[in-house]
Amino acid sequence: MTYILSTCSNSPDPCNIILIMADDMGYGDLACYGSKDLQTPNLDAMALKGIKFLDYHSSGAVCSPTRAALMTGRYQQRSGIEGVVTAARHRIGGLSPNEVTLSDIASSEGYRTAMFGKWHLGYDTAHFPVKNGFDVFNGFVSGNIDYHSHIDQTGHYDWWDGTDSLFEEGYLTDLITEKAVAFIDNNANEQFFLYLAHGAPHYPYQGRLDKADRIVNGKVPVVGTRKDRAGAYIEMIQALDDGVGRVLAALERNNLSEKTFVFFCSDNGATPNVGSNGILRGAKSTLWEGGHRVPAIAYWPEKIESGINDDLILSMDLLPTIAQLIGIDSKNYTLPDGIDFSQQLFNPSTLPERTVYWRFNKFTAARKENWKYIKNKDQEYLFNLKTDLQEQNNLKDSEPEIFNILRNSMRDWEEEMSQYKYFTGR
Ligand SMILES: [Ca+2]
Repeated sequence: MTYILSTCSNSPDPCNIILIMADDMGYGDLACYGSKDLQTPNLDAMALKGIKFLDYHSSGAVCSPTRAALMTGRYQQRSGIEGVVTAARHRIGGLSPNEVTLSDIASSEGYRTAMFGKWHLGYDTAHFPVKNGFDVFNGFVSGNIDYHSHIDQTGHYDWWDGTDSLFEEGYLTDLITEKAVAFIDNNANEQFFLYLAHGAPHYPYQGRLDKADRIVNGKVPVVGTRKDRAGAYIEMIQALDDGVGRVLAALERNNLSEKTFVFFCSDNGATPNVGSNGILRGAKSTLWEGGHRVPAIAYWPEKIESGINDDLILSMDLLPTIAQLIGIDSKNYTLPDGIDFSQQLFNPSTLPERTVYWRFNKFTAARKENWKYIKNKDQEYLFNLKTDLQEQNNLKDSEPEIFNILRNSMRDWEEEMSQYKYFTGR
């Protein structure tokens, strides 16, 4: 096995970065993660040629918090986005333009930065992607839009170019893909950071051939009117997989495959009864594993060795990792909570030991090595994920030492997070 020990910073050709995120894709929602129902040949090929992560976690159990952590490299609590930025209650405010984001870092290194798809970090134009380091933004800012009419669940038209409302037709997933492909074709001679935040497979459940369900200010069926949700879900995942294939083909066509690091992940676990979290307990909005252990794949032909990675990695680790890949020491920018895992792409070794934390709704959770502490309302648990990935055997009484260590760490972390002003709470 040969590892190529080169990063962007010392490669002759600087690398581009493409970050593709699915919305509400669960741990069992790809064929390469064990799905029997879904055909995902492009993502499966990425996983086969690249690195498939088995212990990757979204920093949040729902959309906005994960996106805040992804953009800032820190626990989402520090930027005040612990809960969902809701269409009903959070029309003003959002991720502060003063936060140092992944896009700010790429931009400061001369990268052309573009985002296509779902932002969900502020409805107010003062908090849009173009105010947070992106040169280009085409997409939506709410939690979900109709895949055809591009109307959010409160009846607002939600599709933008920069900070201007833009009328554009097209099936959401294909529209995002087309923007990405055009961007790659038009910027093939530049260094770029491209963030593709797909709406799929989040509801409303609509395939390419379905009709629009939502109209402006009309009665909005939040999850859509199609009765065959399972069928719609299959079509939505297929469109997403097609889109990934078209993006990789655009890289190939422009001779950029070996100059581009591509990372694919989900933003939280799947919705119960529609998506699949595989064998995991729980789903989106919970801190059982099904809420935050999600698919993730790294792809970089000729640069990274294919394989399986079982390191504990979170969304917030992508900022320091990508900063390292584009040649910046992230210590120069902020004090990230995330860690740089770029070495695991080239020359795997042991990552520094750490304890990581989640908090959402009535849940708190801490993870150290294979041990996971969870508190759900007043019930406390300790699981050994190595032998009990399904979180069935509560070891809090039989392993009091590690239980108390994690419980105390959790309290210390909550104490530290109490200093922040929360824009969205639990
Ligand atoms: Ca989501």
